[in-house]
Amino acid sequence: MLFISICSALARCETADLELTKRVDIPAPYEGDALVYTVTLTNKGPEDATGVEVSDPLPAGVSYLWHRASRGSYNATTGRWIVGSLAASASAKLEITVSVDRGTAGREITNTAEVAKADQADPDSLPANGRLGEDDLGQVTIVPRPTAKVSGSLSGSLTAYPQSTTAQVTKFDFDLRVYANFILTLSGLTVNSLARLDLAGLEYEALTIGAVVGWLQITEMLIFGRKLDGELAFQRRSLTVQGQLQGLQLRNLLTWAADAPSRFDDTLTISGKAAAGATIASEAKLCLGPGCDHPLSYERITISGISLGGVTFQSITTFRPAEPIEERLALQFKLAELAVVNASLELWPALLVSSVVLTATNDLWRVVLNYDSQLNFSRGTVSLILPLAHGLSVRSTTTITPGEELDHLLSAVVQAGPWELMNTTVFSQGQFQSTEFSLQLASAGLGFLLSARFTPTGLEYVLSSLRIEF
Ligand SMILES: [Ca+2]
Ligand SMILES: [Ca+2]
Repeated sequence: MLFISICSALARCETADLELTKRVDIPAPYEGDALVYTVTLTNKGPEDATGVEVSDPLPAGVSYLWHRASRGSYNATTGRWIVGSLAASASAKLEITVSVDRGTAGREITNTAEVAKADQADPDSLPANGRLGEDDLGQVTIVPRPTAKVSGSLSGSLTAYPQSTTAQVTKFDFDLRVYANFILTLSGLTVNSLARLDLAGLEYEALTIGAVVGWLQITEMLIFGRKLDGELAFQRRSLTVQGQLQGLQLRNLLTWAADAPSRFDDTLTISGKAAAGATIASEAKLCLGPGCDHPLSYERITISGISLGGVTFQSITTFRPAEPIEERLALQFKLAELAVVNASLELWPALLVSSVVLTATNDLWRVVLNYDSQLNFSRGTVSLILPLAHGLSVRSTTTITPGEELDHLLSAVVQAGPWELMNTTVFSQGQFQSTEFSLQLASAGLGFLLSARFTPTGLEYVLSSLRIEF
């Protein structure tokens, strides 16, 4: 109403509704990437617009490369796009290509463009007032990611084997191993390299390349061995393709061995959720080439996690060509709120129970009893865990076999923060076998282990290892 009354008072009054949008093709670019900002300016009329200018200064964090304007001219230094005239219902487009500066990872970089001036009045926006929400202003924000991230770990172990007479160490044999694992992550691509160095030289090297393509994750692993003359020899190759489609998990593993390059093995696994929280997985194996017994050699269906009346079932059905179906059923239930009973039954092909494993556990003790096909007691295990004060706990595990003496394992652990001091002593058939003392540090980024094992003949070895993650 205000506009109409002012316009009616003026000799000449024209309006042109200018609308501006801005978008970017890569909202989360990597440092160094080139990306394109696109500004679209539309005149919604009713009159033609003249003397139109747009301000679009580039923000800190990106550097100008080139531009293309469908109308008028753009000056990257001033950030001004001189559009000129724009007829009613017409649009003009400005594309600015920039590169993302180094050191901008994690920063929000906002680029704003707005109509700076026009000869005509705009019914719903004012030029150059910087107000968000008006239709003559467009804004996009990018958050760059680091170009490449290198992580990995270095670990090494030194084992000393003493050559001893009855009570005296005469000399040590050393075994030194160093593992280097480097992981490079770049634009969705992961390269993982593992090398092992021991006293004989660089012995082993594996290279894994992983990429994400749409809903598929593809991983190729190449395993090499380095000969003593330094030549790298291909050993084995595998390709894993996995992903999720329509609620189903798919995993396809193809392997080629260096000693039989014309043969390849393929394993396809499909799994998904079913009723009552159960997971159903099916596995099929295909072998092509020389040395394969059956083209389709193996197939298995596993149903796990079905809960009925407090009993959890797991069923594994195995099919092999020209062989009867095998069925293995496991179930778990609680007994009198104190113990959990695990039973495992192998049912087919003979439709006879061939073994039963009964396990009873609570926080402090654990009893495992094995029965053979005639349901005779075959082996049992009793475990006792005693947590004491000051991080000290004592554990005793005894294995009972009919007609034989007890096997016994006794261990004591003291924990203080990331440090753990442990002693383990093993008795078999009533005879002392070994005792081992170890001191371990397990913390993020750093690991350390020092241990020594004694047997009835004396010191067996001293092992120390160090792990550094970066
Ligand atoms: Ca407008
Ligand atoms: Ca405005």
